[in-house]
Formats: sequence, structure tokens, C-alpha cells
Amino acid sequence: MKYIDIEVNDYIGLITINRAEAMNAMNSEVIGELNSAVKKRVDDDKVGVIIITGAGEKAFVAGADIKAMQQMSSRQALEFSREGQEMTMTIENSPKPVIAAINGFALGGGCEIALACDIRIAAENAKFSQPEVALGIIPGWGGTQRLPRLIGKGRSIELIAGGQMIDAEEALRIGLVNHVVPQDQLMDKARSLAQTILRNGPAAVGAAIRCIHKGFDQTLENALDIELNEFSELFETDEQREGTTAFVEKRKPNFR
Ligand code: CO8
Repeated sequence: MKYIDIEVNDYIGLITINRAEAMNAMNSEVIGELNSAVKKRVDDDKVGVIIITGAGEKAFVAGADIKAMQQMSSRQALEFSREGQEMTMTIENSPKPVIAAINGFALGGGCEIALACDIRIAAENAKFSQPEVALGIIPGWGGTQRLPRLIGKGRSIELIAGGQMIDAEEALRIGLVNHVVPQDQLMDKARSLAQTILRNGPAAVGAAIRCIHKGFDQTLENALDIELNEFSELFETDEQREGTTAFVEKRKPNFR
């Protein structure tokens, strides 16, 4: 892959978006590579948690490639938006938790990639915005939908209609990120969170995340049905037997 670096260690699949000359901005090629890198980590038995970050210390992702969008027709824009939405759906649908380690600018499509992840950790220098309206466009990779689901409608309208940049502390205050840490501790924090998750049953972790994502927009009744099904299906797995037996036998479970 030209724009994506991959490292797999201790069941953590680290995906680094690496297009340093353009602040890791995403053109079609980078979108396709990120989509396929996430799919491959989902299929990899040696990966239990995925971390997505950007190369360098300035940018996570500075958005979709504005130069590529400059001359797009409406049909091409539809296709570009669809590619980005597919990529963010691949991230959101991953049964393995995806952590965004946000090491700098997360603007436009970069913020939308972070929004599609399950957990967001920001370095102190991270900056966030949905600045699309300043370019005469709108977020097209899920920002108008995922941002209000995460931080509420009022704050989302202020950020999307205003296009202003906010810093990591403000992002923490409004619930856009889970943690803010000094830049040199970002990857340690992401890895330590990944290791906490990796102690648990992988099928159970996947099922829990599916329940949260799939149930979120449903009525409580329908969402509880989703939980019921996921809960009972885990009783067909070795994992449920191992987890409960380990408790009874007063030992640590061996899930992997
Ligand atoms: N696209 C293309 N190139 C970019 C982008 C980008 N989004 N961001 C930065 N670059 C390039 C710059 O053009 C520059 O290249 P060059 O040296 O060839 O001129 C290089 O990266 C370095 O950038 P700067 O010199 O500007 O670095 P600064 O440190 O001065 O500024 C910023 C960094 C603040 C990140 C600044 O580059 C910036 O504002 N970038 C644009 C941010 C932005 O508006 N992002 C939103 C894009 S729109 C979007 O993401 C929509 C997603 C949905 C699409 C739907 C499809 C239809």
C-alpha cells in the first residue's frame, strides 16, 4: 500500500495514514487503501483491536483532498462521497473495536473518520472542525449524522454551520473525544486501552459493540431484541464456556 502503514503486535493492528506531503488528506486512493486495510485487520486472527492514526505530529487527517474535489462534477462528488461513506461504514461495522489516536488536525473527512471509530483519544495539540461549509460543501462521509449522534444536535449545528476549529480540551468537554493526553503519550494511551479490551472475550466485545451501534437508532423495544439475540448467541461459543468456567475455577480466562 502506498499511503497506509500497517503494524501488527500483541493483537493490536496499528493502521497509520501516511500522506505527509498533504497533511494525510484523503483522495480516492487513500480512501480505498484505508477501507481495505481495515477489512484485512477485521479478517486477521492476530488482531483483536484496531488503532487508526496519522503519520507525523501535525495531522491525523486534514480532510478529503480539496484539490481533487475542486473540479468534480456532481456525479463524481456522489461517487467520492459514497467511497468515503463505505470506508467509514467499514470502520463502524468492525466487530473489533477501532480506536482513533488523533495526533493533530482532524478536519472535515478526518473528523468524520474519527467519528466512525468506537473510541477517540486526542493528543493535546489535536484540532477538530467540520469546515466544509467554508468550501461551499457539506460533510459527506457521515459527519452530519454521526456528530449529532455523539454530541447532540445543537452543538453539531454550531460546529457544522460555523465551521470553526476547536481544540482537544473543548472536544473533551463536549464529548467528541474520550481522553486528551500529551502528544508523546498518545500511542501508549491507545495501546493501554487496547490491552484492557484484549483481556476480554473477543466475540463478547464484538457483540456488545454491535448492540450499541445497531440498537442506537431503534426503539428501546427493538434494541432490546437485538441485545437478547446477541446475548443468547454467545452461549453457542466456547468463549462463554471459558469465561464462566474460569470464574468458577478461580483462574484467568484464556480467550485467545
Ligand atoms: N486537501 C488537499 N491538500 C491539503 C489539505 C486537504 N484537505 N490539507 C492540507 N493540504 C496540503 C496543502 O495544500 C499543502 O500542500 P502544498 O504544500 O502543496 O501547498 C500541504 O498540505 C501543507 O498544508 P499547509 O501549508 O496549509 O499547512 P499549514 O500548517 O499552514 O495548515 C491546515 C494546515 C490547517 C490543516 C491547512 O492545510 C488546512 O486548512 N487544510 C484544509 C482543511 C480542510 O478544509 N479540510 C476539510 C476538507 S473538506 C472535507 O474533508 C469534506 C469531506 C467529505 C467529502 C465529501 C465528498 C463529496
